[in-house]
This record gives sequence, structure tokens and C-alpha cells, in this order.
Amino acid sequence: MDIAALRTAHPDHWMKATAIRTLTLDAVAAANSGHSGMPMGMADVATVLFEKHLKFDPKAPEWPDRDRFILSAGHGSMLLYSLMYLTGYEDMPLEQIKDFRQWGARTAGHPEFGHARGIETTTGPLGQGIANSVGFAIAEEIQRATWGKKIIDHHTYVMAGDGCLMEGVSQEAIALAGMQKLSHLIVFWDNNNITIDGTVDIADITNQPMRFEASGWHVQSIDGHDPEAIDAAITAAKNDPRPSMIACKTHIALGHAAQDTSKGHGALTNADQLKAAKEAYGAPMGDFEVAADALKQWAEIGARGATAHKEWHDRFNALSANKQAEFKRIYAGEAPKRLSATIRALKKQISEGAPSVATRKSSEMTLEVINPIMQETIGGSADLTGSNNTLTKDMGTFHPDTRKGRYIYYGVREHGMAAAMNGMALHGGARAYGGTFMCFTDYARGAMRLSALMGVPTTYVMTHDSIGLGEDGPTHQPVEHLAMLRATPNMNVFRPADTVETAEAWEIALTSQKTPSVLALTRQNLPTVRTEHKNKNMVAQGAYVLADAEGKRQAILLATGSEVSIAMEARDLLQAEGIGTRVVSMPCWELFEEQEESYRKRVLPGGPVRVAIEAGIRFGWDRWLFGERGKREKSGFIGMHGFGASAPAERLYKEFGITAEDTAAKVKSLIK
Ligand SMILES: Cc1ncc(C[n+]2csc(CCOP(=O)(O)OP(=O)(O)O)c2C)c(N)n1
Repeated sequence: MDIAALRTAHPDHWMKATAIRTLTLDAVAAANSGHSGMPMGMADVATVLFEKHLKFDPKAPEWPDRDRFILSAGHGSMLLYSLMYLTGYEDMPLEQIKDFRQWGARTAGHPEFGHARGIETTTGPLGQGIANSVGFAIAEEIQRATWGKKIIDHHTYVMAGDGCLMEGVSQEAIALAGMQKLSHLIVFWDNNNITIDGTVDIADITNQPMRFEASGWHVQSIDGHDPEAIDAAITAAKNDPRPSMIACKTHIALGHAAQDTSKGHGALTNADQLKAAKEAYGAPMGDFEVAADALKQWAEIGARGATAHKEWHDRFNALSANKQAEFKRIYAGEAPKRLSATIRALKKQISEGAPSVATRKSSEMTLEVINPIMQETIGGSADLTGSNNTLTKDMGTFHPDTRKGRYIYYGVREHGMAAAMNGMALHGGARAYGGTFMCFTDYARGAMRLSALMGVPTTYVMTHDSIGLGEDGPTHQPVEHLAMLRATPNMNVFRPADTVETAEAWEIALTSQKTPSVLALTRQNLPTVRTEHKNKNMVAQGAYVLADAEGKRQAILLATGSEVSIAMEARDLLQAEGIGTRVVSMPCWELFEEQEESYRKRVLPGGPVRVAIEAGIRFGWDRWLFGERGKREKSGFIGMHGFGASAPAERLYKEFGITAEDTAAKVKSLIK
């Protein structure tokens, strides 16, 4: 690459892009780790985007109508950090750049949502950013339709590398975005032909432009180092009614000895090579030094958005007081005041009527009362709407012709769905929920983990939560999934026992600010176990005494979801024999763990025999059986010990020994 020619062709542009390149080189050298090549290759695209197109105000990183910039190739984090520093984000002073990848710094190895205001999403697991961006763009479309262009009208820009496009989730995202005609979504593909193992063609020969075109995208191919071409392509992309992909032919680690090699992907720390690169760029030689003129121009770029931001406020202030309050409430992620009364009314009605329904149906009954009072909910399912019971009457379908619709047919794309849900939550003004079969949490897992890591309150409606689904057999019967989800930090896993618990779980999910929720729901009908109405949200305590022992307390049965009613039957059997038995419903372990010791002790006192009943594997249960004052020799587990089988549910419960009789027998064997 002829660096001298690039320098002279657009000197002003060159110096600005150079600042990104040298800051990256210096930060990576100081940390002695990181990824230099991607920021160096995409510096020109980023410079033009920020200078000429991106609507942003570094003084107000949460301005709702800002453009979103998603660095899907998260390993190139120094690109984002450099841009934030140069344009004047308060959370990104030079010290942060100098502290790249160090303990306590906001400049983590990969961009982490919540570390510095202005980082829109956590990226690093390749493919997630581009898949998030579809959710960002959907939220923008819905809100533009709902609030009008004066209030919401912005773009989502994404930088994705070869790695992002190789990941399967990108296909789900691209296909969904193309079908939905997300015209405000613009993806830059860093077409540098390099990954870690070598050139891309050792593993992939996909014609990426054709691939995007095949899914309904507008595609352009440009020289990613030509500022005029970049500018023109972005303008064309903005004017096209389809989502846009701009294939940017770039050189990884431009201007460095490692340019165009896979060595250039990683940490370029050799001092002589670093010096030579700076010389070739015509950059100042000091560590972290940026030419004064470039600094000034970058500061001007950072100041450019203040006017647009102010004008937006003027338009916002012209809205009625009610509308302003509603907008602010939704963007603060606060549930409406009416929510708890609405949930209470439903609980009372259910406790009185005591219907026998599947908890997936209970969830639908709850959504039927929630969705009309929470315009911010965006629901959907990965092609299992009728099974997940996620659609309610008033929602409308989100479609290119009906942008106000709040229900999304995600297609058979669990991972893409979960990643899009993250994007909606991160965009703001949206509460996303989505459904699939519980077993396919595996498929969605990459994005679910990021919900938890980022602390975004998405809700996963996972139905068909055990062998109780019956005939579909072991491929569809989750056994280890509860354990896997419970092992995930910052994730509330709810397994409600009936409609009342389901409504309570939904209330917690919809008022959560920083924790995603999983609702594990049944296919099969369950009796109502909460027949006595209580205003209090019992699920919020995680576990509680559903039925206490009569007479001397000799046994405690701990159960979740569909096995709570089995525990209640077992209690009847045991009480009939004079064995005082308490039943503890444990719909959410995580919330129980958060309770005071004194409460936990009241629910799980030491002494009695303990038997846990759950149609999943035992992993994790020992905490409640042996811990919390329990004893190994006085505890037992009724549940699954391997995969399930294909048969009617009742037969499966019998064959796998998950019945009231088995439970009673286990208790008696332990009491002896
Ligand atoms: C899901 C996932 N798998 C693997 C990695 C490790 N990884 C980081 S960057 C990278 C290569 C990416 O290549 P490309 O997107 O072309 O980036 P470039 O080499 O251009 O910087 C890999 C495999 C990752 N971050 N995420």
C-alpha cells in the first residue's frame, strides 16, 4: 500500500485517521496485548463516519435519538476507545487509553457495556454485534412509527469483520434484517481477507456481497481507505430503502510491517516497527501523542452534534406533558404504576377460579393483561408462537408494512432472536421478550449469556420445560438446561408452579432493571396450587412455604414448577401416615439466595429430612439439600438422571420415578 500517496491525497483526513492508528499502536504496546490491525485498517471508515455522518453528542451519550455505533468486531476495541477519546466522551480521557486492558479501567480488552457511557453494547464474541444491531434497528423502526420522526429518526451503524460474518448468528441476523427492510441499518464489512489462522480463503470462500444481496440487502463495494468513496457509500446507503452492507476493502494493520498478514491481527508491540509505522504516517513520535491540529479537528467533530441534540430537546419539549412523561418512563425502564395492581387482580381471579392450565398458557394470560398497559413490550418467538403462547391480541405484527406492530416472527432463529432482544433492550425504550422451546436455550445461549453479562432485562419465555412435554422425546426434553441457566451469573431462572406464580414471575421480570429472566414453562396442564390469594409477590422471595407440616415436622419437600403439585400430593400421602411434611415451592433460586439468612432458615430449618423434586438433573440441588442446615444422609433427590424418552408425559413421569408415591417412599426411607 502506498502510504505516501494516501497521505498526500487527503492530508486532513489522513492525520485524523492516523490519530486512531497511533493511539491503537501505543495502547496495545503499553498493555503488551490487544488487537492492533483491525482499528488500523478501519480507521478511515470510522473517521469519515464520525466526521460526516454519525449523529452523536459525546456530552450526552444516552440521548435517545443518537445514531448507534456498534463495533461488532469487538477485538478492535481500541478503534472505539480512540474515537471516544478523540471526540470528547467524558468517560474516556487519555488516562483510560493509557490504562488499556488494566484492572479497573473502562478500556477492557473488549468493549463492555456499562464501563464507559457511550459503549452501546458488549462485543467480542464475534457475530453478536451485528446480530444485536438488528434489534437496535427494529426498536428504532417501532419507535419512529410510534413517536414520529421528530422524536426518533436515527441510524444503526455496524462494523463487522470476516469473523462476524462467518459466525452462524450473522446469517440469522442478516436474513431477518433483509426481510424486515431495516433501512436504517448500515453494516461496514472490514474486508481485509485476514483472520487469526491466515487468509480467509483457508476456511471460507463465500461471496459476501452476493450473500447479503440474496437476503434483500443493498450492497456496495468500495476502497475502505478512500474517504470520498466512503462518504459517498454512506450517503447512498442512507438513501436506500433496504438495509445496507458496504464491503470496505481494507488492509489490516495498514502501514505497519505486519500489514496484510495474520500477524497484523493481534498485538503489534515491536518498538522499531511501531516507530517505522509512525514515521511512515508522518505522525508525532511521542507515546500517545496526537498532532495538535488533528486533536482540534476531532474535538470539532465531537462538538458537531450538540446543535442537533439541542434541537431534538426543543422538539421533545413540544410534546404534551403526558407524552413526555410516558417517554421518560419507558426510557428509564420503569414499569407503569398500574402493573402491580393489574398483576394482583389477575392473581386473585386465578386463586378463586383455580384453573388447571399449562404455565405457558398462564404466561399468555399474564401477557394479555400486561401488553395493553406496557406499550414498550416487544414480543416474539422463534417460529413457535402457538406453542410458546407469546402473542396477545393487541400487539400487531412488526412487518415492513406495519411498523407499529410489537410482535416479531423471528423465524427459526433462536440465537438471532436472543441477540436482537439484547439490541432492543440496549437501544432503550423497549422491553423485549421472546420464546422458544426450553431445550433450545442451547441455540440462544451465546446471546443469553451476554444479556446476563451486560445486565439487560430481557425475558426468555422457554416453554416445554421438561419430560412433561412428552411425545416429542429426548431431543426436545431439557434435562440439564435449568442447571446451565442457574450457573449463569446475573440471570433469574423462574420455574413457576401455576398461573399465580407465573404472574408473579412476570411482574419481577418486567420490573427488573439489570437482570435478564428465564421463564421455564410447561406444556402440560398443572393444577393451581396457590388457591389462597395473597397480595404479596411470593416468588420475589425465591422460595416460600406453600404448605406447612401438620403435627411434628419430619420432612421438607422442595420442588419447582410442575413438580410442586407432585410434592403436594406426596405431602397428602405422608400426612395420611402421620408424617408431618412441609412443601417449599422454589420458583427462583437466585432470589432465594438473596434473602436474609433468617428468612432462609425459617423456610429451610435444620432437622427434617429433605427431598427435592424436579424433572431435571440433580446438578445444583445439593446446595439446598446439604447446605442451608441440611444433611447429606437425610436428603434425597427425585428427578432425572439422564436423557428422557418419547412417550406420553404421564408414562414418563412414572418410568423415571417422578411421582408422589416415589417421593413419599424416598422420604420414608430417609426417616428410618
Ligand atoms: C465467537 C468467537 N470465536 C472466536 C473468537 C476469537 N477471535 C477473535 S478475533 C478472531 C478472528 C477474526 O477475524 P476477523 O473478523 O477477520 O478480524 P481481523 O483479523 O480482521 O481483525 C477470532 C477467531 C471470538 N472473539 N469470538
